[in-house]
Amino acid sequence: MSNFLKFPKNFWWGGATAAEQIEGKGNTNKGLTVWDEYFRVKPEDFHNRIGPSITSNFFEKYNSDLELYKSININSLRIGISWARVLPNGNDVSKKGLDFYHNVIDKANLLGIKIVLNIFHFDMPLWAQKLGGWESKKVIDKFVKYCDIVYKEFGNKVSKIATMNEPIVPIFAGYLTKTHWPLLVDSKRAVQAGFGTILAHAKAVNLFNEKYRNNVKSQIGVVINVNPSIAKDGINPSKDDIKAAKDCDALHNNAMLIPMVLGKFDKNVIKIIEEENLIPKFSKEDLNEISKIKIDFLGANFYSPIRLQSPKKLNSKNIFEKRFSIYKYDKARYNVFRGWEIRPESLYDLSMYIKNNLNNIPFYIAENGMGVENENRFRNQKSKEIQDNYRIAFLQEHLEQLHKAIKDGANCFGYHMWSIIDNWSWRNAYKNRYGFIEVNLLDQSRKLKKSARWFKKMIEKNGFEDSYKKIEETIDLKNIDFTESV
Ligand code: BGP
Repeated sequence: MSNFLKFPKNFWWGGATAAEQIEGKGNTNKGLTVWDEYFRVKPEDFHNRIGPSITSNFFEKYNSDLELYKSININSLRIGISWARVLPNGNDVSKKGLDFYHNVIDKANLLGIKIVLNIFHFDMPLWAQKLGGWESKKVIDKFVKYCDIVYKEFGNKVSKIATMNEPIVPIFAGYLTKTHWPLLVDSKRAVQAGFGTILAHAKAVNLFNEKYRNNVKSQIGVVINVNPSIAKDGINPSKDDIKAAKDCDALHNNAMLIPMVLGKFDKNVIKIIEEENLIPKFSKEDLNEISKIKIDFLGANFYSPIRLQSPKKLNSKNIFEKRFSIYKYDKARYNVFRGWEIRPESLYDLSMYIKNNLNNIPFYIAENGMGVENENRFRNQKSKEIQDNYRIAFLQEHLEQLHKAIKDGANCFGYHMWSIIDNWSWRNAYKNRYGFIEVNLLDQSRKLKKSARWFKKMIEKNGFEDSYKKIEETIDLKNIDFTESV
C-alpha cells in the first residue's frame, strides 16, 4: 500500500540560480569578478576551459527562460544579483545593470513567480577583492551600501531577500583549499575573512531592520549550506573520530549558522579558534552589530553529510585539515560525478537541527540536487528528451525525508531544487548538469528533461506517492563509464 505525501498548503516549490552561473556578461559594462580573474590567470583549472563569460546566457534569454521555468509550474525562484553588475567599479551605480534586474523581476512578478533575491553568491567584484575582500572593513562598508541600493530598488518587488549564499564556501575554498580565488592556504586570513563575512551580513541585516523593515514587503534572511557531520560510519566511532566530527560541525556549519541566525558565536568555534591562536581582529562595535542580527527566514542548502575521522595532517596550515580528515564510507551511496554522499536522512536531521537549535526559524530548502556528467547518455533517441530518472528518484527520496520532518514539527515553508536550469558550476564549468532544463552549449537552446515533467505534476498535486524507485534502481552509480564523458 502506498501513501500520498502531501505538503503544506502554499508550499514554495521552485529552483535556485546564481548570477555568475547563469547570466553571462551581457552588455551593461559589468565589472570583473574574482572568477574572471581566476579564469584569466589559470584557465586550465576549469573543466574544458570554459569560463564565466557566457554561461547559460540568461542575460539575453531571461524572458523566454522565465516562461519556460513557469511552464514547470514553479511558484518561486531564487535569482542572484551581481555586485559587479550593479557597481562595476565600486563607486558608480550602473543604471543599465539595475534595469536588467528590474526587467527580470517584473517579468517574474507578471508570471506569478515569487522571487528570493540573493545579494552575494561567491562573486566578489575584482575591485573589492583587490581592496582585501571580506578581510577589509572598507569592503564590508561597500557591501552594506550595495545592499542599501538593493533594498531600495527591489525591496517592494520581491518576497524575500537573502544577504548571501553559503558564506563558509568562499572562506575554505578561497583561503584554505585553493579552489576559489585568491587561492590561498592561510588559516589566520581565513578566520579574518570569515569574521568579515559575518560582520557584513550583520550590518546588512541591521540596515534592513532599521531603515526598510516597515516600508518594504520583502523579508530578510540568509542562505547557508548545512552538511551534518557523521563520525566515520556512525556506528562505532572512536573518541577521536567523534571529536573530529564535532570540530567539523563547528567550523563548517555552526561557524556561520549560529552567528548569522542567532547573533552570537558558537562556543566550540571560539574554543577551536583560541586553541589554534587564530583570533581575528575585531572591535566592540563589531560584536554589537552581530548581536543585533534578527532575520525572518533561513535558506538551507543540503547536498550531503560529511563523514569524518581523526585528523591525518596535524601540521597542516589549513585549520580544517588540522582538526579533521574526511572519511569515505564504503557502504554509503555516493554521487560519483561529484563525490558527494547521497543520504536523504541527513536532510531530516538538519531540519530537526534547525527546529531544535535555531529557534524553530522558518526555513526552506534553498538548494538540493544531483549533478550528473554527460547526461546525453540518458537521452531517448526518439523524443530526444533526457531521461533523468535518477534525478526524479533523488528528489523523491529527499522530499520524503522533508515531509517526515515537517510532520515532526520542522518549520519548513518550501523546497528549491539546484537547479532549475543547467549552469556553470565554477571550476567544474558544465561538467555536471543539475537542471530540470537542459542547456545545449553549442547553440544555447533549451529542452525540458523528464524530471521537469515529474516536478510539474508533483507541484500540481502538492505531493507524490511514497512508492517509487530508489536512486540505485534508476542508475548504476558503481559502474559509470567515464570514458563516455565530454
Ligand atoms: C552550491 C552552490 C551552487 C552550486 C552547487 C553545486 O555549493 O551554492 O552555486 O554550484 O553547490 O555544486 P557544484 O557546482 O560545485 O557542483
